[in-house]
Amino acid sequence: MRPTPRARNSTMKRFDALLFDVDGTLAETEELHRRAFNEAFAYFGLPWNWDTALYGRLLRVAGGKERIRHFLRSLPGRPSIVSDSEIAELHRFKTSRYSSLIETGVCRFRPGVGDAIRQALDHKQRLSIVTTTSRANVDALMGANLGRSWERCFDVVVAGDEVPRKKPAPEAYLRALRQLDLPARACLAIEDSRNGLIAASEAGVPVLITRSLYFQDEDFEGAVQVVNNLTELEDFALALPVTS
Ligand code: XBP
Ligand code: MG
Repeated sequence: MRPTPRARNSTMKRFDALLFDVDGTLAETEELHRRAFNEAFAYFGLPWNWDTALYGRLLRVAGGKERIRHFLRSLPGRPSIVSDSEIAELHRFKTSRYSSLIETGVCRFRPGVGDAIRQALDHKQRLSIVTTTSRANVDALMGANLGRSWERCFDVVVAGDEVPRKKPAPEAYLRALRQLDLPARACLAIEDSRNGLIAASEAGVPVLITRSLYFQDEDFEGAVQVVNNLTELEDFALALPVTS
């Protein structure tokens, strides 16, 4: 690895496991999520359309069902007619549309992601997925990019509703750590959002941020390192600067 000025003054640490976030980190998926939400609203005759500015604000709420609920609460008159089961039905339709779009192969991994996964496997690092998106969406994206046997490369996958509280709560990371049976400091989280940074940090896991389209200007104070994409790091995940 070519040392950066920061790295030269820091302790270099190899991690036993890499914990990847999905949306924004592995691939720029959010425009397809937005499209699927809007198609679901149209299908059910609902007069809503999320544009990019509104969606950028709504993304502060992790999880599709939670995001719809939050949006409804922000509407004048708060349409209480939409129950939790109706939100779940809307979200099922959205998930099915999103997965179908992803399965066409239109959404490739971001630059450097494939190499990072290959390098990690070569160096016998363990891999995990820690995401708030639905499990079906993870299967679709990973399958489209790595092939149907992708799960053989990932020891642990924590997705969607498998934990009671989504990011920024630390539950998803804590569950992954339990399943990996590793201490938090032996792992590195790779995230693109402040919610992800908070979730991993609260679980004690150091975080590398790769900036994504919707979270360019977030405050990433507390991250081990912030990059524009994973190609900037070359041998990155194997030896990152860690000061504590
Ligand atoms: C990002 C999210 C997800 C997706 C929508 O998750 O917040 O909620 O936007 O997915 P992450 P669902 O960055 O942790 O991968 O509609 O399936 O919830
Ligand atoms: Mg993300």
